[in-house]
Amino acid sequence: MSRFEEDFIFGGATAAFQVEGATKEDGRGPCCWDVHLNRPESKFNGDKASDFYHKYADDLKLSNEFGINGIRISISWSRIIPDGVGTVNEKGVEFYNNVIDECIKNNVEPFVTLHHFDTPLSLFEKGDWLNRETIDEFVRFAKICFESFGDRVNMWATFNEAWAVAQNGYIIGNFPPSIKYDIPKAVQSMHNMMVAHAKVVELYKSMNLKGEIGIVHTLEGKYPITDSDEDKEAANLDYTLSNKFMLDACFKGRYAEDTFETITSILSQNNGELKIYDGDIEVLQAAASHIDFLGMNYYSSHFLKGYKGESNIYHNGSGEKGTSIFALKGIGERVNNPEVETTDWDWPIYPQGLRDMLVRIKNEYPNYKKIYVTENGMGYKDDFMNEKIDDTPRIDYIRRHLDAILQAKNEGVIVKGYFVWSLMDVLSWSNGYNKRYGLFYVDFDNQNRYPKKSAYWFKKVAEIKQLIEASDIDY
Ligand code: BGP
Repeated sequence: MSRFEEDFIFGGATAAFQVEGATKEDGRGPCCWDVHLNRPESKFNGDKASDFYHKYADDLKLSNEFGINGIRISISWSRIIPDGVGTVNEKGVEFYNNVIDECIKNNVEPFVTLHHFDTPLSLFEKGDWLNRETIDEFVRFAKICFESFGDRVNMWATFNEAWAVAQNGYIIGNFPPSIKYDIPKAVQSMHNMMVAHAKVVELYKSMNLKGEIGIVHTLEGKYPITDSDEDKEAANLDYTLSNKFMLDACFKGRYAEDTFETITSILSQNNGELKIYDGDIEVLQAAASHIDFLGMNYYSSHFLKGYKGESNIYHNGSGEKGTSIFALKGIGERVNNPEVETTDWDWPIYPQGLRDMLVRIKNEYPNYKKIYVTENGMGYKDDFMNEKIDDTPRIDYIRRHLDAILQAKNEGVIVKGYFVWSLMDVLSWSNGYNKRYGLFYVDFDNQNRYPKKSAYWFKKVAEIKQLIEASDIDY
């Protein structure tokens, strides 16, 4: 197969906090990121972001003009329930009603995520996903969203990237609450999020709405840098912690024996243990047979080397190539593979990893129903020249990843759509505004949009359902 089907989704992805701005407008309450990015040491914040709150109609019109037939949006919990637990803010409901109606008007299918990193501040301060109360409040928030928007939204995702929440918040420390090297907290919060996910899937199914519900995971390939046993073990440990633990929860409805053993051993080396509460496994089991799709975010794979030292991580948040360090006690060290190029933020560019991961899901979780690649794209320092942006490296990146999807489809994997991260340039959580991903360039001074060369290329691909080179586009 060298073509995508007629109903394949060629989408663009966004997330509430990264695009909306208007953080204090119309009764929105604060989320954890408002505080995190307004600390004195922070160099940027989300107060304006891409001003989607006011410009959504323009962005959806542009999407339509550029052949984009799907958009990922997320609902800001603290816009709907300002303090996370109390009264509903009707203005917040009205905003998302308007956005969803505008999507439909422009023939852009909304894929709506309930949690994209932005826990309301009050719940975050009480422990975020380490506090089991957050689960109950999340279920209540989900119910309000299903009741308010479920008549028009066909595609729901519970969480975006529980691994990123856990890894970045508790291991790398570049997300709130900025804790480093605490693997036990990361694992416990992932488990609690999986329980919350499962409860929301069960709630949705009990409401007999017409749509589908899934979850979005970030899945990273983990490859040993050599054939040595130590390096293979490091790759397996990183894979289990980052990918397998939560895939098992969502698609097996339990932690498989080898997964559980590996996680328990990682935890014991880090003086921790996982607490599984009564009823957790039952709800995971129920949801595993009801989940409609897997959303897979894929940017990169890692190459692993055995590592016996203390944890040592440096996050490259500035785009200064070659500055990243990632060595995690009890897991391994992510090292440079000289044969694989990287972005300026040191993310290896490895489309083969996307093909491998898709095939692995099909083989290891045969009950998966279908996959959407819900994020993929390249952080790049775009040049803005006479209102034009020639982002050929981004086009090459996207083309190679779409080709990896075609390869996986040829091997029988069911992939129904692909969303470029991001639709327009957005705030990058721990990198700010110079790490651009969009199909549409945003001038953050005046919020004007300018379609990049990649937008024209993507439009053509969506139209002919076939891959072409960047040089096939006049720009
Ligand atoms: C994913 C998130 C997105 C987005 C993307 C790019 O983890 O779901 O919200 O930010 O990664 O990451 P970054 O902005 O760190 O480059």
